Amino acid sequence: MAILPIIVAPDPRLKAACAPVPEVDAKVARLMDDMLETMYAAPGIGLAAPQVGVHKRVIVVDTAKPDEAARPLKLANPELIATSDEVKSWDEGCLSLPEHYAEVVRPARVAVRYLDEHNKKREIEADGVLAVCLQHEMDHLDGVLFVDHVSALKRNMILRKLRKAKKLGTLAAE
Ligand code: GNR
Ligand code: NI
Repeated sequence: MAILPIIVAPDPRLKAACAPVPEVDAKVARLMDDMLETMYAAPGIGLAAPQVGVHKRVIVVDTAKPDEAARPLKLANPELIATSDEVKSWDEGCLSLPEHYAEVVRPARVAVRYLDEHNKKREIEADGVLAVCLQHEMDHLDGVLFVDHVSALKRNMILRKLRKAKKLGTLAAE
């Protein structure tokens, strides 16, 4: 396995749409494992392929708490098949927007259809932080970041700070 560099915004690679994988073959399964290793090392609770520069519809998630056993989920071609009318606001962060957080409103519960690491068709229902994380990761596949769900004022403030930090080389990850 390998730890891959995570792309920090603003970067056009985070705004590009991702293509579905025709099937989960050994190469895609290997990408999923590298992404999980990268996510755990960060540390984070989710990661989408475009964050490591791969424009494929692949995400990984593990919302187990540090004192719980790992619960890795590997998803290819995830699709939202149902969302609750009830919404919930969550203070979101993103490994591609390091050290910035904002409240984002999303459906409280979701159902997602996907292909697992064995190319098997599966469905999952989620609420709480898992529902938040799945929606956040699926957004990445369409070039959408959590800052795209907040006011332009807040979004531009965060992106301006990141642009400046990149220029000065003061990002923790670099
Ligand atoms: O590690 C992460 N934490 C997080 C917290 C609240 C809402 C969403 C997330 S996802 C984020 C990792 C990440 O950037 N995934 O794309
Ligand atoms: Ni993110």
